[in-house]
Amino acid sequence: MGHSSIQAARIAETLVVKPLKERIEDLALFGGTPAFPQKVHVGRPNIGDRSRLMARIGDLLDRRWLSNQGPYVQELETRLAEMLGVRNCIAVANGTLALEIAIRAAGLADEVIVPSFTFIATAHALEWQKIKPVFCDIDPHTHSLDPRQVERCITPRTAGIIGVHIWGEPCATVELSEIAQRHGLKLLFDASHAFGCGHRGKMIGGFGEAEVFSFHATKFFNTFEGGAIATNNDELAGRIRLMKNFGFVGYDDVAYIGTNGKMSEIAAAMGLTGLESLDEFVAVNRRNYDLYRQGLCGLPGVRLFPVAEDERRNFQYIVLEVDQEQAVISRDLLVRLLHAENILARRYFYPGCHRMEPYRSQAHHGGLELPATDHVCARVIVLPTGTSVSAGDIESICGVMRLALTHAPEIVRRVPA
Ligand code: T4K
Repeated sequence: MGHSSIQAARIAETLVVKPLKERIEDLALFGGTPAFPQKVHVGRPNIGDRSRLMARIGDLLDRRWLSNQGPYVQELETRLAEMLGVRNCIAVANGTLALEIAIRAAGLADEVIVPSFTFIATAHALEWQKIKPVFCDIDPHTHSLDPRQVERCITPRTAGIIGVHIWGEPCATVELSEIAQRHGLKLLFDASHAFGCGHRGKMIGGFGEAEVFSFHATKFFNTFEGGAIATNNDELAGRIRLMKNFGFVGYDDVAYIGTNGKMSEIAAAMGLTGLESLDEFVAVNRRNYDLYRQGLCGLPGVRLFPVAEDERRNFQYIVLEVDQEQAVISRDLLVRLLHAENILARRYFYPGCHRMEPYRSQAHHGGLELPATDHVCARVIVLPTGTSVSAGDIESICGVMRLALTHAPEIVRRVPA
């Protein structure tokens, strides 16, 4: 096997032993040396076997076939469809375009119900084509659409629902399907986080009318930039294939409006290479998740968002909820403290789409109250994981968290509000 980021992570583990911080003065926020000399990111890409990737890049250059449904894109689509157990999987240039195309091809219009607790692209993919995203509250335990709230958002103008499998945990697919059927609505899923995850004995990809993946660099599986639409509906797949290629049905004929959503050959080469290392990516993420679980166990006011371990998971997101009352320290101060240590923890998806432009200012969203979304947005911290993060890194990160949480009252006293 060639040089891979996984091997690099293992080597790093054996070489670097960082002294753990013990006193509050050791914290970088109070003048101590940062726990990491360089920034540790959430979302560092997983990279498979470099020599396999370079060989594929050599091939595509030799072939002089760089885009437009070339052999690597075709092979990737076949492999993905097999893996996901779906009839069609269409590779797209990125997840946002994939959402836009799926929405358009499925005929969504007027109003579509979506969570506000998601990456802004889920909402923008609708608004971009003048469809109103109707923001619905989530279940604070699952972080995804609350089916009871979905029912309340339905109006005569509602055309569909887009559920988001946030953090790779499937949303309430059964309840949402029942609601969609009862009201004659289209149901799509934004599965950007859920590549490689299972649900009720099937792979995510086969639920609803279509499911959309992101293969962005920061995702569990990446094609640099990329995405895909999975569907068992052949007619819909046909429309999607045309729409991603300007609507062309032949050299000189266009059937309807389309866009340029094509994945490039180099992106597909990255994808084919990444697929060969998926098991290793999961194994490292799984190890990291277990280390965080042990390292954060018993800390006051901090809860690790649970991953359902009886189904296939990619363990791509280490999500914490901070309860300020119990932790004493606020989520935001904790993030500030971690950033000072060069641990670039993220507040995904604060403050919620409905609190960002253009939605915040739009009259129809004025006064919108989503208490569970606000509650979760105020508590979530996402920590670094993936193949670039070693066991030693996690020990250091947990050490900083432990120090911060066990000295929280003193830290809060010393930091002006
Ligand atoms: N729906 C959902 C639910 C999504 O989460 C996303 C994307 C989409 C739809 C849309 O799919 P795409 O159109 O993106 O395929 C990042 C990603 O850019 C975005 O893809 C992802 N969700 C979102 C959750 O995270 P930002 O704004 O956090 O990006 P940024 O630049 O801050 O990068 C995140 C971290 O990753 C940084 O700390 C640096 C690190 N990084 C990033 C890149 C690109 C690297 O270490 N190497 C890299 O190459 O959005």
